[in-house]
Amino acid sequence: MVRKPTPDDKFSFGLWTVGWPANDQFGSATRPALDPREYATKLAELGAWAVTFHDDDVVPFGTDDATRAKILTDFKKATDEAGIVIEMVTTNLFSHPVFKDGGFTSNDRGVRRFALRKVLRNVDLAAELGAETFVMWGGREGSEYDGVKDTNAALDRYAEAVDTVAAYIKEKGYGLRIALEPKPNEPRGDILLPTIGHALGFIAKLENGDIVGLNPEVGHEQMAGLNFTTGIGQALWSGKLFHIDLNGQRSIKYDQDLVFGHGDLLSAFFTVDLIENGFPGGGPRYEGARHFDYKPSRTEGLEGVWESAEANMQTYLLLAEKAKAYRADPEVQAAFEAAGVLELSQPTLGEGESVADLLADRSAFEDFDPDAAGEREYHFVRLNQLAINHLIG
Ligand code: GLT
Ligand code: MN
Ligand code: MN
Repeated sequence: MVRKPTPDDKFSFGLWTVGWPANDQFGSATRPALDPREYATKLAELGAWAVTFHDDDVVPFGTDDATRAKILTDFKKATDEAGIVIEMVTTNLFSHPVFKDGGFTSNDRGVRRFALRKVLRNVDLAAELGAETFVMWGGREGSEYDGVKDTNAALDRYAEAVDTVAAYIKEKGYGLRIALEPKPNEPRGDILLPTIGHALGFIAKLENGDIVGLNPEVGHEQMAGLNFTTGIGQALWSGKLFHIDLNGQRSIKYDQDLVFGHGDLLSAFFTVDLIENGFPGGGPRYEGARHFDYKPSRTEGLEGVWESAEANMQTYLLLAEKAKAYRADPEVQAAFEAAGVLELSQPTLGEGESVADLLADRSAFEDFDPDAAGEREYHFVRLNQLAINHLIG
């Protein structure tokens, strides 16, 4: 049996996850929607550290200012009483018909200005509630047809919006960082910033990119057939892994948002191994929330909602335990050695060595025996099997 999670585990849930009443494109809701305060309280009871939400998850779109203020005061009171933190806030720029062609990159300038105002207002709220991360998932930023969107202009407008929000955060002195969330498609046919790599390239072009990083989601990279662990590895290497969305996805298909580990379990093991134990040779570490962005399946009632919330945390804790044992295992360490995993940390050039020095080094080329080096066995399969043994043995 796995131990009960505690706030030190830094588990966090979007209110829209457990709060999804399971209405999908083909059918209506299968369970009731509770008051947002109830979800926060129950998650705290289960051992979660934090909750996150979209503006509209707590305050319905179009609510008047006085009612909004009251709802937010009551919500903050409930989270304080439950002892649960609000670590991240995000903006809904996708549900209302006004955003059907996107928010920041809608072809309609009036919509873009409205979207920016909605986000800036939400930034003020995020700062007031003490959140550290401000996620931007551009689910509607894209199109179904290549001819309808000027990609150059769309990326200019996207950058303009993110830079404007980042500049506002700095000007106000808020302790917030922006985390962009890539996704290849759904709900749009194609979404701008479809993968971690596209988003990193985008951030590098921003004026205020120093406070802009990523919130990669397991399933979103896997929908594109990409390796999530390697992807967050590059985000970490770039100093840009600001937040994370953990969930499960079974291969390239619609966004399943399964419980973490209920998709590709081996990949989940290596994700947890990276988060908990870091790169084998050292380097940047992820210290942020272990944030779950999943959907309790439509077959579940309210009991199933809480069972699935617990399942995310249980799977994570089990994998963390196994990943610790894997790293500590002397047999694994020997296999690391045989596989040369740690050799990769050694710079290819010697300290202070120039290209001229390399060119003059006969042992590197003229006297190097590629055939002998080609005979080296790396025993990667043995190492991978040891991971499997720890995982299911
Ligand atoms: C939406 C999406 C998620 C994003 C959320 C943040 S909303 O449910 O599917 O991946 O993380 O806007
Ligand atoms: Mn998803
Ligand atoms: Mn997500």
